[in-house]
This record gives sequence, structure tokens and C-alpha cells, in this order.
Amino acid sequence: MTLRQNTTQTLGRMRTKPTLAAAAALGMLTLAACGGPVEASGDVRMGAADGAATRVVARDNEFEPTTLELPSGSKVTIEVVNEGHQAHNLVIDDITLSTGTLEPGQVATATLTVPDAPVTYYCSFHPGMEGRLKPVSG
Ligand SMILES: [Cu+2]
Repeated sequence: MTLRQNTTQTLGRMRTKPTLAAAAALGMLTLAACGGPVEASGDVRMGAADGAATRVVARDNEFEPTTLELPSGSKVTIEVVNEGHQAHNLVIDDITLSTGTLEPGQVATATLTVPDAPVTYYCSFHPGMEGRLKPVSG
């Protein structure tokens, strides 16, 4: 079995765990928000996207852009780049997504399905560092 197959299967199992596990993971994220590293959750991997992706830049301390308009219900790839001098992350509670801690210069790629209603993305380290993912009719 190749490493890639193994990783895919592991992710598949993680997605099927009950909601309780997700709630516990969120609890751990909250506890870790005081400056320690936070775990990634959802369909996230380190590194740049292989193909087309929507780019979100994290700076000290804001996201660019602060509004992302993407087609409702579509599967999208979002590349999160930390161009700041501090560690940041990008978290969307509503869909249990987190890039985990991104040190300066690091990039994470997240794949997600755009929800039907607007959701907030934020950095758990920096209150007020946030943006809005807005679904638009595809
Ligand atoms: Cu931050």
C-alpha cells in the first residue's frame, strides 16, 4: 500500500467518526488557543495546492480577502498562506475545518464544500482576525 492510499483511508475513517469526536476536537482547539500549536481538522494538508485554488493570505493580523464569494454547494480548494511574522491559522467552526498552526511562510491547502449560508473564518490566535465565506448562487 502506498503512503497516499494509506493517508486517504485514514482521512476517510476520521470523517465517519461520530459528532462527539468532532466536539472533543473543537474543545481541544479552544484549549490550545492560548498560543500553542493547534491541530488541523477537516480535509486539510500542508503545502500549496496542486491546481487552481482560491488564495487566502494571513498577515499580522488580518486576512486578505476578508470576504470570499464562492458558488454555494461547490467543492473548492482554498490555499492559506501565512505571509505574516507570527503564527496564524484559519478556522471555520461551522464545517469543522482548521488549517492547524501555520508558521510564517507556511502554506496549507483545504478542500471543502461551500455551505448554503455565510460562515465566518477566523484565526484562533488573534481575536478580530476574521473574514466571511459567502455562498453565491452557482
Ligand atoms: Cu492570527
